[in-house]
Amino acid sequence: MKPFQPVEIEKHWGEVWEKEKTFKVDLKTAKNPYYNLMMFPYPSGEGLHVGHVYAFGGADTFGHFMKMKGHDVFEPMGFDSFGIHSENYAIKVGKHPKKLIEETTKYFKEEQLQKLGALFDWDHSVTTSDTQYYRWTQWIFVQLFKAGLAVRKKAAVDWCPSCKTVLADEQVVAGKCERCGTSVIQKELEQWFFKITDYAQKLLDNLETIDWSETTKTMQKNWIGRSQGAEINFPVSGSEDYIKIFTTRADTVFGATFMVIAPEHPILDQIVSKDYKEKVSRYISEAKNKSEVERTAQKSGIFTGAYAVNPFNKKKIPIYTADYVLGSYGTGAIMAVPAHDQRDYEFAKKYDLAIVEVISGGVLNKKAWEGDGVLVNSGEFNGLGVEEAKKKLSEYIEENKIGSKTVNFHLRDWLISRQRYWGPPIPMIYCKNCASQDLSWFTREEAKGKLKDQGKREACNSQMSGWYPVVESELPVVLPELEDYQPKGAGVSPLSTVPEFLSVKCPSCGEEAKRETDVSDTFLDSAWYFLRYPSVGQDSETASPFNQSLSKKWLPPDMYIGGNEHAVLHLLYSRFITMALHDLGYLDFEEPYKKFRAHALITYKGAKMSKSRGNVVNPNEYLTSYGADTLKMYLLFIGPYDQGGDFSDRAIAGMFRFLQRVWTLTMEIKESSAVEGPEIKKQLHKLIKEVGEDLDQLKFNTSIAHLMEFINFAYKNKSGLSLDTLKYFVVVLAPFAPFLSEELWHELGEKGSVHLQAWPKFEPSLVEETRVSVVVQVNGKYRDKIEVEKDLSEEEVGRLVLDREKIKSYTDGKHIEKTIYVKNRLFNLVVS
Ligand code: ANZ
Ligand code: ZN
Repeated sequence: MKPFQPVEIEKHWGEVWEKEKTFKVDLKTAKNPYYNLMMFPYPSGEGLHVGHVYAFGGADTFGHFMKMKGHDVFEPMGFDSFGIHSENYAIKVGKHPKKLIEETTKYFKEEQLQKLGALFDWDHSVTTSDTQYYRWTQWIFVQLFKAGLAVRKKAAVDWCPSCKTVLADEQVVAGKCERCGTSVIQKELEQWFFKITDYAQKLLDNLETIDWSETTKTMQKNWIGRSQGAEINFPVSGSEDYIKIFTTRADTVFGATFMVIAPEHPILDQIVSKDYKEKVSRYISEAKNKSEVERTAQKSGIFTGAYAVNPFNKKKIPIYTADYVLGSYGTGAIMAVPAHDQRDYEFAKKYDLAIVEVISGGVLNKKAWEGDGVLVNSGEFNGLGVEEAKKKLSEYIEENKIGSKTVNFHLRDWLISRQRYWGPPIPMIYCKNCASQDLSWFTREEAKGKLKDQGKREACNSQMSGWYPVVESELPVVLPELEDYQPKGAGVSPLSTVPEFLSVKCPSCGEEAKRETDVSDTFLDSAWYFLRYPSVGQDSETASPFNQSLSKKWLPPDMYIGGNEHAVLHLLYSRFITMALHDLGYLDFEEPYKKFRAHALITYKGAKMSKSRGNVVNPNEYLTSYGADTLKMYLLFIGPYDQGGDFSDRAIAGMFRFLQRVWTLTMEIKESSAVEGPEIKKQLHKLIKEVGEDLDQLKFNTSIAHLMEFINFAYKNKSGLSLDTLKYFVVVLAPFAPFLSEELWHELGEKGSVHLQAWPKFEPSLVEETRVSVVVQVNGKYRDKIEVEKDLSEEEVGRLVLDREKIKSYTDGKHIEKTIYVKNRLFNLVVS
């Protein structure tokens, strides 16, 4: 008998499919488009990880299935090759990132990804560090700038002193740099931001319109953090000034016994009394060097010497400044209600401040009462419940002009600037000459908002600030190849050391100007790659990165599968970019991912695989011993796709043995002339139904279990296993084991590719369950479960039940008063 040699088989069919373009979809003429998207990898130096094989393997199995169901499946793959990950690795191994990326992408593609038997369309691939790609990343920046969505502002940003760059929120984990573990500090820098906050409400509202899991939606919601409340003005005692606070608990205002303002609050300087100036300024300079996480974790503060008046009970209350109030949220000031806010409570205990209960229900000697209750010590509002009081007090505040109702979002604008080398240069030019011009043709106020004429407004935006976008026809701004590309230090980018790069003529006045030397955040590269795939290679026809007819036909993707770790920022950023491009008229949809499903992680020895733990499983050795089919099926069999599981050597051998059995069985049956038996026919139709239903929901592990059950059954019933039945099995196996199934298909005498077969239909009458399991209870308690013929009468089931040894032990010597039967499900005995 011919032996099963997976590696040879895989090599052979890989070449045949490539040559015959078996998986190729003509994007222009395809009739039934289905865009199956998965998150593209960053081409790390280590090569593909088994986690990738798991992620892509599952997504691609689904793609194969959709193809067999009659869709023209477009399944592109690319590389997220710009960014700090690649750059840090390049620095570590001492190789230029450009060179490194050339090598790693080639290796990923040719040695690994192309060996998986996936539907990947390499003619529509993107590599984000290619000029053909980042030309358009820069183009997007320019469009956002023109629309007023890319702005420059000074902001306190998280800074990693070791990586020497600003960090995105996601790159800061518990106050430390995610890449190198150094404590992050805060720095004031002028940076480019995308105004994602303009879209906060839409990012929230649109969640209702898309098919994502509730967990992912909740993560987005929490990140956006909509918070409804009120702003209240507290007069500063003995002055004309007011401090505006933001609260979500207007109901507790009578319990505000002190105020806290952020150390960077602009009013601080005005109100600090003379004797306190020195201490306060020392405190502030310390606060500035801490990260947000550190600031909120420890409650330290200092009295300013000033007092405010609680506008409701007219009591004089001290004003503190403290770390835990953030300058960047709300109004940067709070009314502190120690009785009902734990942070305020701890602060009050530490500095011996009054704690006044205003919501009944708690005991306040150990901690704040943050729960529900009715108002006390609150004058005319006493007796109201919390929710009602919030409403009444907010109304009172508005009517008496003490403040107003407001909504705040925790979402911050997207910090785009990176003082690093390995990214797309931000395509902007700064002209000092223009910046100093007197704008006599209109006032700044007019310029800012009132100008209707889009063109004039753009020109004005630039003239006011001196910043101009690079003319679109001159894109890309090519990243120069630098020998010394290492990070330089606070606010200094490697590109600023290159005079030829820096020097440029102003696009408006023609004087000597300077290029922006920061590059953009790598999250921008990956925020739009999926929009680009269908249009790859179409640039001659288009003034945007999107070919109109192809985009209309293929976008947005029908399915997006990726890791949970990207369920917040990557998804949020691409949603924002898509919305902005929609509003600018470049796309006709607002939401990028109609359907998103997260897969889980494969662990090893119970822990997340990571280099530092030394428990990363390299797929190569398995690819060359067992082959891709076994490795992929094994990974998908470990557990539910959204729960993952633990990798094990022994279990992968088990999957290999299963495929070997399929092989052996085929070789035996191939020669036989058995006719199909009725029982095996039933099993086959059940298999088709169950696998089809499971694949629709990405339930790969249970699908594979069904395949195994069928093969077990077939072994035992070989006499009824016909050639045709086995062919059907091979077709159902195809999405999971593309290589083996193709080989078997041909062994069974078929021509053409198994992957061009339609997904088989099952006969409904054959898959109806004929046996059901009935739960047996005695006096309402679960005691047993029995399998019986479907639709048996109560009498017949009763006889079977009473025959069971287990049940006898409960009924012996007892009187059966009555029985209750819920057909096909439950049998209850009432005994006494
Ligand atoms: C009084 C109060 C009483 C509060 C109470 C809470 C409980 P979210 O839900 O996150 O919006 N706060 C407001 N601005 C802040 C800032 N810049 N830094 C730190 N804390 C700030 O939280 C809103 C609540 O967080 C606000 O409501 C305010 O404290 C605090 F029993 O006001 B609250
Ligand atoms: Zn100029």
